Amino acid sequence: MSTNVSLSGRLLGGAVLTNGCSRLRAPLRSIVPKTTSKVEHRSTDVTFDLPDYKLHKLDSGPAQKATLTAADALAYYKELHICRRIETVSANLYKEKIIRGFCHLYAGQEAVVVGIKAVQRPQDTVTTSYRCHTWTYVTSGSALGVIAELCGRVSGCSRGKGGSMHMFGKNFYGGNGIVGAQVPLGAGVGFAHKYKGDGGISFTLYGDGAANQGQAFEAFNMAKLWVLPIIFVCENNKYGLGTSAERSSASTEYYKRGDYMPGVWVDGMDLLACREATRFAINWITSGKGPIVLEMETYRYFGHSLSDPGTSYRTREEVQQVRKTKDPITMFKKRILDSKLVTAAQVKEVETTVRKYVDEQMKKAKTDPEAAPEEVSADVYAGGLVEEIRGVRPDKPLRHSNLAKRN
Ligand SMILES: Cc1ncc(C[n+]2csc(CCOP(=O)(O)OP(=O)(O)O)c2C)c(N)n1
Ligand SMILES: [Mg+2]
Repeated sequence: MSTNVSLSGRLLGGAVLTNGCSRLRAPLRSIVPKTTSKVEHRSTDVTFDLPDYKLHKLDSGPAQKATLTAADALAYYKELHICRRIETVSANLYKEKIIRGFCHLYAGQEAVVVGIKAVQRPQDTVTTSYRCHTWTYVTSGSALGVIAELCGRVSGCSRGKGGSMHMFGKNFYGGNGIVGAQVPLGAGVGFAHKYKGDGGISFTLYGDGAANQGQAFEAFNMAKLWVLPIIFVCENNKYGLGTSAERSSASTEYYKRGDYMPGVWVDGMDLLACREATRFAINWITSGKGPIVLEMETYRYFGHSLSDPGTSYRTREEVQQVRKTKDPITMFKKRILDSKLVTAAQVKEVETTVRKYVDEQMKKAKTDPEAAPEEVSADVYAGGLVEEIRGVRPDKPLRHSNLAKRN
């Protein structure tokens, strides 16, 4: 028993978001509109059985059971939906040619981001690939920051200058376009945590394709050698561009790829399994045992980017089958409804509220202005580090300023 009706009511209204096992971030408190219905859900927690993990160099793994409060259930459900809706809206804006260039969508993989975020601490950091929209949202709490960035507008998190692949925020080190390059970057951030003694963990995410890169193994080596606080998360979504994991990888057991580092395979379509595996990894690191690999097996619904129909290297039936049987949002919804943790009316209300919220953010993103041309030399460095930066001509430096909001 941990959730009482009045606390849950406040949670739904968006006030307090901490319970024994998870701390959710500010956006649910302030930005996402409040839900209004009378609180009717169960006042007790429900415990769920989780899918098995596979372990590498570990005697025991993450919890096989997860307890969920009604308030957390609705909060997670809301986050899952916002993440999905941001990508749906982005796909539409791309079709309308309002979003141009690359646009890599995360739909299908939401359990990973929401599951990890549920147990991250404020001092933790995240570094990921170009498939970064939802990570930007969960770390910043602003759907507008993401959608406006995609539209090239000044209200974007990089003031419209970065686009789909170059999103950043507080404790969020991108948004990196070069496959695998984020792995050593995340290792460097892990080194900084240790050097500064701030207690943070660097969550370093990469794909099944990136997992084959030499620089990943160099980063693993240093992380293990120097006992750096890093959770390497391989998001195995089964494909790297147009190539399946089986075709590109001599071993698809990505959780074992750290060799001397322990690893856990996790059902990445199961939010609670992702949450418990992350909790396990955090405890592993904070007890001084060094870095760890989590392979989260998941699936991407759209093509590699929106210019890829995504059906020449896999069948439409395969995608439909995953959507039908393994969708992370549908599975989570079924779990919280079947257990009577929440009511159908509450779930419906979350869905309606989220749709309205994201659609409003999209409308704003479409009408906001673009950044002025002078801004080309702004925000190259953070924190007012320099006043001038070199332009095309070394004798004519450009003025440097910091304009981007960093929440
Ligand atoms: C160094 C480098 N090589 C190739 C590319 C082209 N490229 C972009 S994404 C991609 C596939 C990466 O797949 P994966 O790591 O599984 O990530 P996912 O796209 O599935 O999230 C490739 C080969 C690149 N951007 N950088
Ligand atoms: Mg992949």
